[in-house]
Amino acid sequence: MSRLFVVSNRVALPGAVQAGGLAVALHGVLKERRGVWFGWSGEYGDGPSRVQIGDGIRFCLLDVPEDDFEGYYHGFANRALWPLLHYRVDLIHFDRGEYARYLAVNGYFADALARELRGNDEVWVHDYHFIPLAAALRARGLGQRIGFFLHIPLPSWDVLCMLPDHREIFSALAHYDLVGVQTQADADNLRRYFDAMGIDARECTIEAFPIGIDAAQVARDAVSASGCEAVGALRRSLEDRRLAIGVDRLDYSKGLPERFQAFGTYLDTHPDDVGRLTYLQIAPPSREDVPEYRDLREQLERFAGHINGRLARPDWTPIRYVNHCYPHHVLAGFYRTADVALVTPLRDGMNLVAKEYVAAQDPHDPGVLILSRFAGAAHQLEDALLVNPHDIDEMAEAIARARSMPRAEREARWSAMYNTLRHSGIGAWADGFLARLQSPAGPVREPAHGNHGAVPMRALGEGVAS
Ligand code: GDG
Repeated sequence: MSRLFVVSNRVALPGAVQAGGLAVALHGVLKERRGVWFGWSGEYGDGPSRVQIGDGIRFCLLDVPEDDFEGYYHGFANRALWPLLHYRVDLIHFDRGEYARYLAVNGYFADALARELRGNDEVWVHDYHFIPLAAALRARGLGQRIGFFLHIPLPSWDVLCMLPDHREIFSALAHYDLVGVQTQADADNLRRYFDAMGIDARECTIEAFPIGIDAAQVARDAVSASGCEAVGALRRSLEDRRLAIGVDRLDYSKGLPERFQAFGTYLDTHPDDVGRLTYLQIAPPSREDVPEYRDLREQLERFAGHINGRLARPDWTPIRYVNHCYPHHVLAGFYRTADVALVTPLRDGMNLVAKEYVAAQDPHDPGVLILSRFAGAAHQLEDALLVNPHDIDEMAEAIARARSMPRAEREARWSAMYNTLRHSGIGAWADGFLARLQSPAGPVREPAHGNHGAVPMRALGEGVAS
C-alpha cells in the first residue's frame, strides 16, 4: 500500500489546542494511509529531523537554521509571496538573499523527504511556503506523484509578472502532477500564466478544489457552546443588544480598517442603532515579526479608538476589539450569538470563517452573512449579502439590510448556504484531491529529472543538508 506524505510549514500534533477542521481532515487521511506529516519543528538548528508518533501518524519535524528561517518565512514567503498573491503589490518586499534562503529551506525539506520516500508513495504539499518543493524532489531523482494545494488566491498572470524572478518561481509549479487551488478563477489564472510565459505544463493537472468545513460538527459545537463560560459571559454582557461579529487573523488581506470604517459609517447613518448594535472583532495577532503587520495593528488601534471615542456612551462601546485567540467550539458559540457576520477580506483564498458562521446558526432564526466578493467563499455562498470591501458605503448599507431582513428571507438564504456546505465538506475536499492525484487526467510523468522551465536545480539546494 502506498503511503501518503503531507508537507506543510507547521504540523498539527495530536491534541493541539487550536486543531481546526483542516488538521482534523488531514489527520483522518494520514491515519488511513499510514501517513507521514513533514513540517518545521518550531526550533532553529541544523540537526537531523525528529520523528514523533501520535494518533497513528508519523510526524517528521525539521529544525531550520535561524537565518534561513528568517529569509524563508518572515522574508520571501510572507513579505513577497503573501502580498503578491493577495494583489498587494504595493507591499511586496523582494530580496534575492531571502529568496535564496527560501530555496535553501525547500532544499532541506527535499533532502529529508528524499531519505524517506519509496516506491509509489504519494506527496501532498501545502501552500506558498513550498512552491519549489516538487522541482527540488525531481532534481533529486524522485518520480513519485506529488500534489500541491494553494490555500491562498492565485492572481491574474500580469500580477504574477510583477514579482522579480517570477518565471523561475512559478514555473516550478509545473513539476507537480496536480496543482489544486480554491476557485475556478484561480485555476484559469495559473493556466493563463503558463500559456503567457510559454511554460510546458502538459504533465501538470490544474484544478479547483474549494476547501470546506465539517458543517455538522460546527453546528453541534455551536449548540453545546451555550454552556461554555466565555459564551455565557458574552451573552450576559450584551443584555438586550444585538451583535455583529468579525473573526480574522490580524492580516492586511482581511480588510479590517475598511470594515471598522463601514461600521462607523453605519452608526452615523443609522442613529437608531447607536447603543443597540455592538460589533465584536476578534483578531489574534499573526506574523508580528513582519513590519507590515505591526503597522496594521497600530492602525486598527487608532481606528477602533477613534470610532469608540466618537460614538461610545458610558454604558456602551460600539467596537469590542479583542486580540485574543479562542478555540473553535467557543468561536462557534460566538457565531451563533451574532445576528450579523462581517467577513470582508480584500482578497481571500476561501475564508473558512464565513462557512463556520453559516454552519453555527440557529436554523429557525439565522443571522445574516455579509461577505466580500473577493473571498473564494463568495463563489459558493451566493446567498450571502455580497459586497465590495473597498466600498465603505456599500458595506454600511449591507449592515442596514441585514438588520432589517425579515426572518423568512434570512431562513431562505441560510438554508441555501447550509445546503452547499453540507455537500462540500472538508472530508470530501481531501478525498477529492487525493483521488485526483492518484488518477490524473494528463500523461504520467517519467520518473526523475524532468525539467519544465527555468528553475535552476543548483538554487534548490540539492544536497545542501545531506
Ligand atoms: C488560509 C487562507 C483559506 C480558531 N480560533 C481562532 C480562529 N480560528 C480558526 C477559524 C478558521 C481559521 O482559524 C481561519 O481560517 P480562514 O480561512 O478564515 O483564514 P486564514 O487563516 O487566512 O487561512 C484562507 C484557509 O487557509 C484554508 O484553506 O480559507 O483563504 O488565507 O477555521 O475558526 N481564527 C481567528 N481567531 C481565533 O481565535 N481569527
